[in-house]
Amino acid sequence: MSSESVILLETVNFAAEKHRYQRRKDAEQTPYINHPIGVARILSHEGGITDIEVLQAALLHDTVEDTDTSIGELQAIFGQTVARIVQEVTDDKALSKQERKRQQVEHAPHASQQAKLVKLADKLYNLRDLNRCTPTAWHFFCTAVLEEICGCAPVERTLSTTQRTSSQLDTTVVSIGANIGQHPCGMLLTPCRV
Ligand SMILES: [Mn+2]
Repeated sequence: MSSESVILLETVNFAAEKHRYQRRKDAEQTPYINHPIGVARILSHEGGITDIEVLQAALLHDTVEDTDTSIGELQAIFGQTVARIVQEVTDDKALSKQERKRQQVEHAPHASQQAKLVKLADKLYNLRDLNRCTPTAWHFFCTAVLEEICGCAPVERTLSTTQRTSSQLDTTVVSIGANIGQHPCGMLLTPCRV
């Protein structure tokens, strides 16, 4: 086995250990590690990227943001370049979600080419995941309510999923409607974590 294969296996194993107990926020609660592996695969399989440090950073891109991993730890194990790319795509969790999103947009043009690749594949994966996930009736209901209240629903997704879930929705909307006050509908704008 080539040394690069060994390095990639070490990296994917590190990410799997770190994300061991995490699940994606889709209805199926997909194991979290599917996401970073999928992001790295978009880069290699679809993007033709062979830069191993980019592929490693893709595998590790959520470890600092979502687990107890530190940048120093990544630097010690995987080197300065990989750690720097991960740092570039890591949000500051001390900030509000809205502020994090705003900073992502603001910082994106100034990121390194390597970080841009990882970020792009990350967003692409998440958008595809939104398409894959069939929202529950509850998701649909909250989205519709949000649209009424503040006009901020993801319109395209709502439209495309309405057709798929409308019959299911009809039978359940009455019962869930009674509980709407207790649910943080805002989170349902991103049911699969963007
Ligand atoms: Mn991600």
